Amino acid sequence: MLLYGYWRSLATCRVRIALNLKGVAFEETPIDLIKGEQHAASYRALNPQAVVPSLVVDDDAPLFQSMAILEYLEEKYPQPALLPVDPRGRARVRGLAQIIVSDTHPLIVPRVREYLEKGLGLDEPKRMAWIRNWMMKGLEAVEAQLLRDTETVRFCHGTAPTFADICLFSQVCGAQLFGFELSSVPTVMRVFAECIKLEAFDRGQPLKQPGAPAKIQH
Ligand SMILES: N[C@@H](CCC(=O)N[C@@H](CS)C(=O)NCC(=O)O)C(=O)O
Repeated sequence: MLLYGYWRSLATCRVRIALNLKGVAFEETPIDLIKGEQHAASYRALNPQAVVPSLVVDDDAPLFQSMAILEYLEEKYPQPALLPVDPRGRARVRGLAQIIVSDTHPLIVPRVREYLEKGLGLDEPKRMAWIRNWMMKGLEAVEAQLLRDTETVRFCHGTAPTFADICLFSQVCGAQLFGFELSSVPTVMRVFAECIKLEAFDRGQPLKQPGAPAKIQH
């Protein structure tokens, strides 16, 4: 399989970790989002939305949207399962994942930040305030949900990682890349610490990808 991604991309991070957890071999081709390579005609031909990730399987048209790719991998490679077996549990895991992928991450992606800067003329401190606000609101919503529910154990849902952990992990990595203080979400950080103990998560994190800086620069 061929994954088009970028070291810093949180959506790519989700797919990378799912592939690692499932033990599926893949190669990654970087699309430099800072240089704007996602807008090149050659990449748009693969992904008309001009975003990463895209996953090419069997030389077919690329799969797109990280959660659709996770669902595909879950169906194609059922073990280890990344969703619970019971419908309620599956709904809870997908709900936790969606707090991140539907209501948090889309507000801070490069094209939104670029519009804040070039479209609305917001200066850097205001743009950072925007990012911090939405990032923390999302993580705090996950925190409250995890704290409330008895299904939260070692991971977001029980004792094995699920889609919810993958999404939580990616968003915490993003918050750390921006240098945000995360003491207000201790349960999220406890789950993050459990995730990173697993090689599949550790190997998939942004700072371990080719092209990433040796350490976080703010
Ligand atoms: N909902 C999409 C998000 C895709 C997305 O926005 N990816 C970002 C990187 S994490 C991107 O390629 N952004 C390019 C841009 O905003 O110009 C998914 O989960 O795959």
